Amino acid sequence: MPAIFFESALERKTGSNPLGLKGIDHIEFIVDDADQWADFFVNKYGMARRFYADAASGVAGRRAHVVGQGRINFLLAEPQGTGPEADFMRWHLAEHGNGVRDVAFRVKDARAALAEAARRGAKVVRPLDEHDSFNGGSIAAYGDTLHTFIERKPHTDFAPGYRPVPGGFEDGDIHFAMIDHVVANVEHMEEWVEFYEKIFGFDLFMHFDINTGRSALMSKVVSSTDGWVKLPINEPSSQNSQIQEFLDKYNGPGVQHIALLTPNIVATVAEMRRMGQDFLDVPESYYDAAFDERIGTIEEDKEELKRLKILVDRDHEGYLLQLFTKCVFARPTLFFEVIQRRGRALGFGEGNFRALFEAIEREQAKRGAL
Ligand code: TYF
Ligand code: FE
Repeated sequence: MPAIFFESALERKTGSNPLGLKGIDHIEFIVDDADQWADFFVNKYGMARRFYADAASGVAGRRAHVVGQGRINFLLAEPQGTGPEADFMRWHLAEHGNGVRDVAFRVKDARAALAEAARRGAKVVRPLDEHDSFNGGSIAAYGDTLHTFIERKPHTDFAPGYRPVPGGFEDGDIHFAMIDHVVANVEHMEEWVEFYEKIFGFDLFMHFDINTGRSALMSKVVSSTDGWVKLPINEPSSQNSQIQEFLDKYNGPGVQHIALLTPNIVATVAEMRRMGQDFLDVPESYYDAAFDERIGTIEEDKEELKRLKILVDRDHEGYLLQLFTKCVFARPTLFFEVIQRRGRALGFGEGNFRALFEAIEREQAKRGAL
């Protein structure tokens, strides 16, 4: 039986909000085919088309769709034509494959956020871009990932040159409200924990040390003091760990998974499966007597959870339900998590780590990585 160790600790909140963060504004993906990936999120993740941009609408070098649901916005951009932006995006695609370039935050004041981040030691990679109803600027994070700070007047377009797509609303059975957390895979976890503490004023929220017996990783979660932005940071602690496999295939640090918060995981997962989204497989044995005992009474029908292979974890003051998609892009890099929190559940599914990491290792073994 593989051993699995983890420690977690809820640390005392000491941070502040020096950059005036309000939350995650959007996530930008650089992809090989913006139309295809917009269709993917519309069909399989219940998102609506919200905005569109290309050279004709006033944004040089790209074709881009913004799709989303609730507070979630995914910007899917594909290089087009010539020029520095298109060249950079082609380079990013060749280097990383499809992946996340930017985890963008909404802020009160983009000029102030950028100046304060720079004062605290961040590297500004895109200076302030100022418009009537939009200001933005970016700093460098792990690998080639950016954090853009966006200040936008309410009820205005996504960004200059982005045209609203009429009739874009979601009325299906897939329900997503916001991004719960965004996970980074890096080489040196501590360096990036310090980055978020120093630049963003984030607090260390939890830490995990996980060893399945076959491979190992470490994870620390940093979060904004208000708790709305949660960024787990993983580091490989064995050569064959899933984190090392990501670093090898992505050619460096980057976003590993994005957890999407749903108010109804049963309906959401049933419909995502019907639309063809694959999830990591959980063995039947996960739902044995020990599961019943560990989870106790919950609002969901346990037979339905078993049929849909949804994982459940008891937490300090509630419980959470979660499951993980298989890697979505051609390279085994990025995946999504679907998560529902009941009560004041604050964890990340620690009780599921054994089942989860064994499932991930089965996928790695299929790829010949173990
Ligand atoms: O975000 C988390 O911490 C959980 C568990 O490679 C997890 O979703 C941690 C590491 C990982 C995959 C999932
Ligand atoms: Fe997660």
